[in-house]
Order: sequence, then structure tokens, then C-alpha cells
Amino acid sequence: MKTSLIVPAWNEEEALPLVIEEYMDKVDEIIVVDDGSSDKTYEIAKTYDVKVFKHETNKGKVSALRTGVANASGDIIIFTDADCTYPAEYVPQFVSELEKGADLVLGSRFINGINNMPMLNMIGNRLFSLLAAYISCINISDGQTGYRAFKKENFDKLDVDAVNLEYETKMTVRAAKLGYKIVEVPIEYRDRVGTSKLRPIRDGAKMFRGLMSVAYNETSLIAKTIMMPSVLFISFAAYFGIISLYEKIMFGVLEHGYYPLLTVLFIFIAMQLLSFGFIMDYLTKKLDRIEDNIRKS
Ligand SMILES: Nc1nc2c(ncn2[C@@H]2O[C@H](COP(=O)(O)OP(=O)(O)OP(=O)(O)O)[C@@H](O)[C@H]2O)c(=O)[nH]1
Ligand SMILES: [Mg+2]
Repeated sequence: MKTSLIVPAWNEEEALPLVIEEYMDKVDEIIVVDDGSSDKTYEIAKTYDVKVFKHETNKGKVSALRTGVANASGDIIIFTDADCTYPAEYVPQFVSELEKGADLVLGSRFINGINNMPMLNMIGNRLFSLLAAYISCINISDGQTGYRAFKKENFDKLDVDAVNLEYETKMTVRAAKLGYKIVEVPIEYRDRVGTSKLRPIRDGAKMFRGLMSVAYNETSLIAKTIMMPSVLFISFAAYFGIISLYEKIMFGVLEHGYYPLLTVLFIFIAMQLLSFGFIMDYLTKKLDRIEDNIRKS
């Protein structure tokens, strides 16, 4: 199968040449999309034997990825960043996993441990992965990774609504919700070359919103119905929790000694309902997917 590597690049004049040279003999075609850079990214890309596209203004990473896929001729699409963080050596493994039947291959930065990511990004990444794993009932260590591969024919299904770095997480959750087979390949994550484009708080907030919206939109009606009452129980928990705190702070002792117990109980019920709903959702989607595969074969 033919492989197309998509490299979205926004002001990456320092790192881009290294990325192109490293991947050159690992893939059949490299597509660089310059996302309205103000530095020499475009001119540098043009000096190589790769396809280069240019956005006149900065449109965001996702727009760059889409331009890349639209112009790719391969059957397999690989995404990587233009900052030299993702080593090219894993490409053959990605391809082999897809050939063995994976629908989405993720290069996981966390399976083998990582020590060169800033603390805040690290905590954010771990939290998002846990949350994504919880709502999609799958065990993934790195749902945010920018290094990933899939068959081009699946792109329409995987292409979620997003602008920047919330895209990857949403795509991973969508894939899980669709019952796709997701395989993680442990990778080494290197220090970035050039300056970071990530704004942890802003991008983190967007990622959280994205995750919630994809969780809502991709969950089946039956699962939503099961989970709906949890809102009620969370409200109860909040009510009793706030009163307990208030009494403790104002009077030092609790007038209603059993309120904290009720708080915990309601949180527990809400969690149970949510978990049950997510599992129901996972099972129905998985069965649909198995039926689909049987029909196709
Ligand atoms: N953030 C961002 N990245 C873009 C944009 N357009 C293209 N990119 C590219 O998308 C990739 C991801 O951006 P990075 O800055 O590496 O983000 P990150 O990997 O989450 O964080 P760091 O590697 O720590 O900087 C890079 O190759 C960027 O050049 C854009 O509008 N915003
Ligand atoms: Mg990066």
C-alpha cells in the first residue's frame, strides 16, 4: 500500500528540513502544508522533492491536515508534526498494524515513559487520556498524539469538527465510539526544535470542550437515556456537599452529620449510571461494527 505523510507546518523553518530528511525514505510521498507562516517555512519546503501547499493566512493545524489529505495519493495517511518530536523509524510498524487490520494507529509517547515534556502539558495529557479512555471505554495511553496513521478511505469518518490541537483527542474518541480497532505503538518523544505553538490553558480548555461535545454527539440515545438521571444525582450530591461544607466552616460541627455520606452516595450512583451508559454504548457500537465487518467479508 502507498503511504502519504502529511506535515502541517506553521513557522517551522528550523525543524522542517530535519523532518523531511528523516521521513524521506520511509514513506512514498511527503505533503507539507505551510499554514500561513511568516518565516521561510514555504521556501525551505520548496527546495525538497515533496508536495508543498500553502495557506495564505494561518488557518489552524486541522485545516492544514485536511489540505494535506485532500492532495494525498496514498492509501495510507500518516500525520506527524513539523517540529521533529516524532521519530520516523516507527512508520513501518504503523503500516504493518494497518495491514493487520487496525483502523487507527497511534504513536504513544507514554507507554515507555517520557521525561522531556513540560509538567503542565504532561498533567493535561494524562488527564485527557484518562477522560477519553473513560468515555470511550478503551484503554489508550495517549489519545492526543499527533503521530498517527489510518487508511485514507476512513478519513471522512475520522475527520472531526475542530480547529487546532483538540482535533486529535476528538478523533481518537470518535474512532473508539465507532468501534474502530485502535492500536498504540510505543514511540520515543524527542525535544522540540524551534518554538512551541501550544498554549496549554487555552488549548486545554478547547480540548475539554471538544471531548465533551464528541462524547455527547457520538453516544447512542439508549446510553444517553441511561446516563441522564446522573445529572439529578450530581445535583443532589452538590446540594448536600455544599450544605455540609457550609456547616463545617460556619459552625465547626455538622448539624446534619449524615449529609457527607449522602454526598458520597449520590456521587457513587451518578458514576455507576455514567459507567453503565458508556459500557452499553461501547457494546452496541462494537456489535454494529462486527456485523458491518461480517457483511463486508
Ligand atoms: N498550534 C498550531 N500548530 C500548527 C498550526 N498550523 C500548523 N501547525 C503545526 O502543527 C504541529 C503541532 O504544533 P506544536 O506547536 O508542535 O504543538 P504540540 O506538539 O502540541 O506542542 P509542542 O511540541 O510542545 O510545541 C506543528 O507541526 C505546527 O507547525 C496552528 O495554527 N497552530
Ligand atoms: Mg509538537
